[in-house]
Amino acid sequence: MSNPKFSRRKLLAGSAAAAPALAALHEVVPHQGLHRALGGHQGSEAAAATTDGHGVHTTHGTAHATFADGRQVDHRANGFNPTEMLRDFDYGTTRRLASGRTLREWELVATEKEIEVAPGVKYESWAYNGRVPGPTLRCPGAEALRIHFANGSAHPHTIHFHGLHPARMDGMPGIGEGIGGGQIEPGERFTYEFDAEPFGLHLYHCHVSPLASHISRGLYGAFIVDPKQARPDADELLMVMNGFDTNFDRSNEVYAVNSIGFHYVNEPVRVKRDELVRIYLVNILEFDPLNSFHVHANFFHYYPTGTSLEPTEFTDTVIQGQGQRGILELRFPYTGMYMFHAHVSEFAELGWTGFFEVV
Ligand SMILES: [Cu+2]
Repeated sequence: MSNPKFSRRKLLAGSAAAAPALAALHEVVPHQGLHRALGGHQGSEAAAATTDGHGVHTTHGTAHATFADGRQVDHRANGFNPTEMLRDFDYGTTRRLASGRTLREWELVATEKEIEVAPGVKYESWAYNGRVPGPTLRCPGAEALRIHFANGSAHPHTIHFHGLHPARMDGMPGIGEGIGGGQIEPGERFTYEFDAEPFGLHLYHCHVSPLASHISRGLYGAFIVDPKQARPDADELLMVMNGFDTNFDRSNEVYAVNSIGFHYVNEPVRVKRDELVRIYLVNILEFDPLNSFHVHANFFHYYPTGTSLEPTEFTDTVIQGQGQRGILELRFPYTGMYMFHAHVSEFAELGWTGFFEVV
């Protein structure tokens, strides 16, 4: 949905003139989801936690407490659910080559698809396999990989993988057209072929210009190459930090993990006390130079890009620029509800907020 009536830059300025725009945003972005969830889970603590930074609304905590009753994102219409997406790793299909190596293959199709990114907020996304982010491609290291790409949309696209590969497999317009690669036009196909290296947490995205538009529309996903020496058993979660510029003014109105603003407030991420939790964290946010992840009442070990088995940091907050990613490992020693959110506060208030529910 294109809604030129508000921009979040004006709205966050908190001026009197911004008040109508603010009201408009409050109607479409489910702030009330946060208040309701806090109220339900944490009682009186919620009141303090919901103090509004921009100082325009002082009563919306109660005024909006019932605002969204019955209003939810329609996950079925979207064709994906962020709760399921957390643990949905796509290992493709495999077969043994004559050489004895394993060949692993996936099929990816790019199409246009309307998705709902907050209750009532529709967005005309461009998606791989009908979901944003696209499937989380995962494989052991050193295998031979083939990704069969079909462009089923009205625009030219590619898949540019992060990793080690020859230039003609890079998904770059202008490189490889002579052999069928480069820019893939509507209706065309191409097979990307390379080895799974190095191990770590990578990503893939379209690389057609204007790049910011092709990426922000939703053409991206995570690509995990597992190390030969397996990481310890853990409850593994994928979190792609993203956002949506719903009025196409080159700033985002909705921020999220796995696309739906406040989803993990309404459906907290359920994990077990004392169990190792491993988060594959990717930042693909467009139009903002950085993003961050902060967890309450806990600390995590951080493995930048996941390319080492030794963590570099023990912290509770990490900052990622666009395209950066890393692996977080933590255990929750106590049961209860623990918030996680962007420590860029305005992102947190526009959707990038969730809860772990430790049982
Ligand atoms: Cu594209």
